[in-house]
Amino acid sequence: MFDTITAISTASGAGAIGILRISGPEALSISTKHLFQNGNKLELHNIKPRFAYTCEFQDGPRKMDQVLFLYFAGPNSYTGEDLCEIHMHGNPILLREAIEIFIRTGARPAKQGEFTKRAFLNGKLDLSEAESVGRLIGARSRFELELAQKNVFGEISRLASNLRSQLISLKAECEAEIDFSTEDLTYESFEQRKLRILKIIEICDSLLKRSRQAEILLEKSRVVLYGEPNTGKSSLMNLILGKDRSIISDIPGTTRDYVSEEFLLEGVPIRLTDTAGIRKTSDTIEKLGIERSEKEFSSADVRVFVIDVSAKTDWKIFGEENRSKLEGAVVAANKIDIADSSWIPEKILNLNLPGTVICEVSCKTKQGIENLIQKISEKLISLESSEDYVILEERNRYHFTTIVNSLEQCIRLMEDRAPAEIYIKEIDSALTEIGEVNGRVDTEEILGRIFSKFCVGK
Ligand SMILES: Nc1nc2c(ncn2[C@@H]2O[C@H](COP(=O)(O)OP(=O)(O)OP(=O)(O)O)[C@@H](O)[C@H]2O)c(=O)[nH]1
Ligand SMILES: [Mg+2]
Repeated sequence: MFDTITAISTASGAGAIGILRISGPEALSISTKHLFQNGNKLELHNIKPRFAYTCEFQDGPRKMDQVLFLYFAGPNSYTGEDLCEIHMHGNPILLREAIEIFIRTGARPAKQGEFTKRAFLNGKLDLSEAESVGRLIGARSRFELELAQKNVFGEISRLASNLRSQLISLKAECEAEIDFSTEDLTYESFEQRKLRILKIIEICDSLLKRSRQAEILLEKSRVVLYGEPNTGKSSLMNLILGKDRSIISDIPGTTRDYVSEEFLLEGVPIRLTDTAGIRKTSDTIEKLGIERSEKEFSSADVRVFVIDVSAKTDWKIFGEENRSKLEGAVVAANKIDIADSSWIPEKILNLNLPGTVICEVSCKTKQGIENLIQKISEKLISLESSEDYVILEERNRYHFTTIVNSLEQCIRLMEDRAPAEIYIKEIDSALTEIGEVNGRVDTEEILGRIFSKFCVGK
């Protein structure tokens, strides 16, 4: 039997509304002790589940707030047990006081993720779904949010159940062979069985691969501004960031080392880097800075090549010298406000650089900046928006990897003509692992680790 837990479920800080939750056998009796309507205590037996009651929240005779009260009778609640929600005004001091009152009346402060843990223990969610609730709440980008949403709605759980039934039927075939091997039964051929196992391995492998790719993309994407001295890289850096981060001057070679700043570009977390202008120099410090800048640029996720179109330049020669760096980059054609009379975007477009996008901009007049940001974020999204990505929490990555290992071992044993009694053990261990994906985990230690990543109140 669980005890009764309580916590503030909304984010910390002031807000229009703040929600307290209280869950467990005493949830209703504890909360109603403090709820009044027109001076009369809210009567337990009069309360209908899933009705919204406006009432006064009181500490004894002291009126504290006008609140909205909701009661969800177990098992039809988030946690699967009796759960009450009190929607108060979102003042953090008021909410804290209300929690203290509940604690005084018999509830216990909830631990991190304890509401969701109870939901899992009461069979309301499986473990993969419960974990993805944590991921959904903490998602730092739209990309991560979309991946978490897939899992909240059971993507991993469905896949695991499907694999589980495949493994069970495979096991049944093998058992039949063990039980009736002396009789003259027809079994699926050795090769067919192998193919079935290989198919399962392939599904797990592809899942692991898709999740590795997603992991890489969940890291902050790196956008790097690159180009010759004085082209306006630092000016662009400051404009995109909306603050003065880099020093700007008309002296070529102002930025001597790269400068980075993390922020959200149209909802995607990125690290934007301004680099040292590239030129031949005998200054050893500047040389070092240029080397570091080259490295940053070559490993960037999105490369922005800044050019100065006010300078008289033979763009054909420029294109030949910089072809590999221009390919696939966003070219920011800067200083369009004072462009050289011979400049036209075709000078770059005609170089036929695959995947290269050109944006005419002016850091002085801000012309084209919005469009440039748009083009950068399109590049980021094209990196990110493949339907196929999936998030596997570390725990599930481990389970799927172990399944692959067991099934590969199973095939090796089959090829060595081991009897079914022997290789069936590998199928068994794969079955145990797949069971754990959806949550046949009951050791407190593992559950504690999973739910401690949550916030209190969820
Ligand atoms: N007219 C005009 N001037 C600009 C524009 N963008 C930058 N500048 C000027 O060009 C000069 C160089 O700008 P920076 O942003 O420092 O150039 P940078 O590429 O960072 O230069 P380094 O750090 O030396 O590599 C400054 O005097 C800026 O005011 C623009 O769009 N139009
Ligand atoms: Mg600079």
